[in-house]
Amino acid sequence: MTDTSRPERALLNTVLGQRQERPPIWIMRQAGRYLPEYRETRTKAGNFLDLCYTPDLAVEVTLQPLRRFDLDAAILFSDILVVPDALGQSVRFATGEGPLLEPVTETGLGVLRPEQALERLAPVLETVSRLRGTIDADKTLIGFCGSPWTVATYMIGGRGSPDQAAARLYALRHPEDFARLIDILVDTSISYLVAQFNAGADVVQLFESWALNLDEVAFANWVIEPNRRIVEGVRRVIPDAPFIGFPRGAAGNLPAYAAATGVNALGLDYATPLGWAGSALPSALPVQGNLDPLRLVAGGEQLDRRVDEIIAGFSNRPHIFNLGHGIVPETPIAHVERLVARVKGR
Ligand code: 1CP
Repeated sequence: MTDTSRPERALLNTVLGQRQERPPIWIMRQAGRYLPEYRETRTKAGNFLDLCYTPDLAVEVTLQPLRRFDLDAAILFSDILVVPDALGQSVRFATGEGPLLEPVTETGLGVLRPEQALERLAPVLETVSRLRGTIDADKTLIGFCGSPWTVATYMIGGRGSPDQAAARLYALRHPEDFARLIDILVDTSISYLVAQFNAGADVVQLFESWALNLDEVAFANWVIEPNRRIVEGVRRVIPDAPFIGFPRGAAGNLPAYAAATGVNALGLDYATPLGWAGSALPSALPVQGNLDPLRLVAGGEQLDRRVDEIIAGFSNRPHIFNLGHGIVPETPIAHVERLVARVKGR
């Protein structure tokens, strides 16, 4: 007899290694500025962090894309930079400028208060548990955090940067302080993700958005090792906790990342060639991706063709369809509808 108390969640099952007839789909940054209803809720919230810390509003924006599109997962609405904020660093989001942080190179690491972080993240955890109680039983609930290197690039540089030079130099010039910062982020991420699982997340994604621009030594020390420690640390509390790792820009370092971190599934950016992934990654490894978000902006036949190529390219392994990076605000809603229909085979 089938166990009806444990509903089938196609996306979670794919992360766990089960190949589906059609790939399940979610979209990175699926709640966001391309949706008019998001922009409306956003104006109600005041600043962006208030939106992340107000469960009523965060639940609402998480659900918005699921009302419009037949997606297989909800992703907690929050941001990777709530962690530095919860640690006590000054974080603000200036309109049109992206995030602005007071760099820890100026304040010193002494301003960070790891012992208070989880308490300050309580509203985000409240959002997770309300979501699990709200979304359909067959939808997967994805939690997340930023990986330590990526979060550190913002904490050190104070903002996003094309080459992460401030963080790369700090790590080389002040290896002990840098290692301490990474340790704080690893420990905080472990407790934060354990709390997300306990609140009802089915799977968590590690966003290593700035895995590019690192040599193989830096990649091993600052990307692979901290991600591995997080997976291991969470599984000490929750054995078999499912992870998707997304080391954007990892390129030739992807096989080592997949082998060493213990993540169940690997997110691929859109620059990763399908054929290369097919031969360089273990054949049973679930992958996620990897449509160029600008193809979704442009739409039309080139979109259909590439969607089909990606589905065919990964048809012999467990595959979760996604973009190869976040959806951009200019994306027409009709193109998202077309994408989801195509992936679902309609
Ligand atoms: O004005 C606004 O409304 C703010 C835009 C915005 C949004 C919608 C930001 C600021 N963050 C978010 C939400 C967000 N961020 C989610 C929500 C869940 C979803 O629907 O997917 C997630 C998972 C993130 C993760 C995130 N934040 C990443 C990793 C993913 C990626 O895109 O690489 C990063 C790097 C951030 C930092 C950040 N927060 C916001 C911006 C604009 C940025 C990028 C800054 C930069 O360019 O360096």
